[in-house]
Amino acid sequence: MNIITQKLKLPILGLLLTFGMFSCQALEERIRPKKEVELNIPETFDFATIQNVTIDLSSKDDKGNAVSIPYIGIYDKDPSMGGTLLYVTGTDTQGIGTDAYSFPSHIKNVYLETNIPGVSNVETPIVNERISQSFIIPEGTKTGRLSATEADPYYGFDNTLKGYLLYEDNWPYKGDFDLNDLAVKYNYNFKAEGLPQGRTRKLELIFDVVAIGGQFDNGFSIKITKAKNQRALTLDDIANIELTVNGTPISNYKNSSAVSQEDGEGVLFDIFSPTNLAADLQGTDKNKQTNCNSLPTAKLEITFNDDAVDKGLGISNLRLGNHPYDPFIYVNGNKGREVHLVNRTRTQRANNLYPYTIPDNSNDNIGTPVYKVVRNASTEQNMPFAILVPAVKTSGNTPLGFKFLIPQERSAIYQNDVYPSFATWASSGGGSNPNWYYEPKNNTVIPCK
Ligand SMILES: [Ca+2]
Repeated sequence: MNIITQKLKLPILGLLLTFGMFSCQALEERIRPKKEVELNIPETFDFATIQNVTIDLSSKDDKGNAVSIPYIGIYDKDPSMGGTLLYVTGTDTQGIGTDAYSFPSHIKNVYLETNIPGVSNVETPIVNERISQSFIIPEGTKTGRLSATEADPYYGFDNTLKGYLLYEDNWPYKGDFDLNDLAVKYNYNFKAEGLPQGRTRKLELIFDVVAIGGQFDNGFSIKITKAKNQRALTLDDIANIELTVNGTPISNYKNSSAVSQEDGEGVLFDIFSPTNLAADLQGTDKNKQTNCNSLPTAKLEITFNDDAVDKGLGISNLRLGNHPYDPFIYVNGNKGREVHLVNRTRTQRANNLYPYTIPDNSNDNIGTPVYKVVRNASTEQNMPFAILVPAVKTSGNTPLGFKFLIPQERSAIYQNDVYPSFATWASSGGGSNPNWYYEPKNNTVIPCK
């Protein structure tokens, strides 16, 4: 490098820095919501709409001998009263059923159905994120599953988990909280493929973009994170990984830099690149919401090895129990600038790459990968930058699955003309109106897929 180049570099750097600061401030000014709503959200509220639940079931006859129940349906309430089937599990030939699933946070009790004559169906509470129930089967009752001494082709059930992930991409600067900068519908399929209850052979994660209402070209990734009291997933647990984006398989994905292990924490997968989620028009909002069928879709398929440590087949659902794992965006192609759901951990890749100079309520210590709370406390609002909405309708007689309506551009999710119950829910720390997402004002939300 010669002297002249060196002398030129400083002014150019200064110009770049000035422009960078100006553009951030301008952006922050421009995206202020039209109307401010007074929110008094408790500092500790985590904005969780789902709870990860361990399912702990047992079955025996009235003499204390183990009896298997091949089918136990978990409903939000008695199906004859309009209850919705949420999950299917069972107990094995040892009379044990250990499993994991996630349920909407507002569900406090579940209804367990066995379909076995002489065995009453039962309503039981979810206590400390656990469903515990023992069944007594009258001796000699046929339960439909062979005994342990016979050739027993007992098997698990495929289950699905659906929801929406909504992101605000201006973090750590204040956003307008329309939470539509990227909105993704997810559908997780847990495929047993002949394995016993509580174990999974193949995990299929489908991500269907339903809105791009932001100004940045963001990327979308997911880390399969360590579940509570479980060993973290490693690449050794995985036999095969395939990613398909818009119907096209990504060649050699498994061995590419898009897949990486974070020791003791899990495995990270890049799903949509910033090119996949690119802006329509430079400098203006790329709002494709009215043409959502053209938005990208991706399918990640993870096939598990038989677990070498617990010597089990496939992988235990308990190890996969931390739904929906850690799906996040990175902003405008910057892998140091990640936006997560509240209380998710920043990845090792992002650590120290983004300057945390803006007042923000993230529990973030530079030098550690801990990124506990992602929200903005610099002003009057204490809001998350990402939120999840479960796509299970559990009230009334509406069948499983519902369509969440995305807030329109500049319509903050907490405004009274968008989701009027959101403010009450958040201000009460989740105690009131926990299913606020069923009740939009339809002139400010967009039907999509
Ligand atoms: Ca937006």
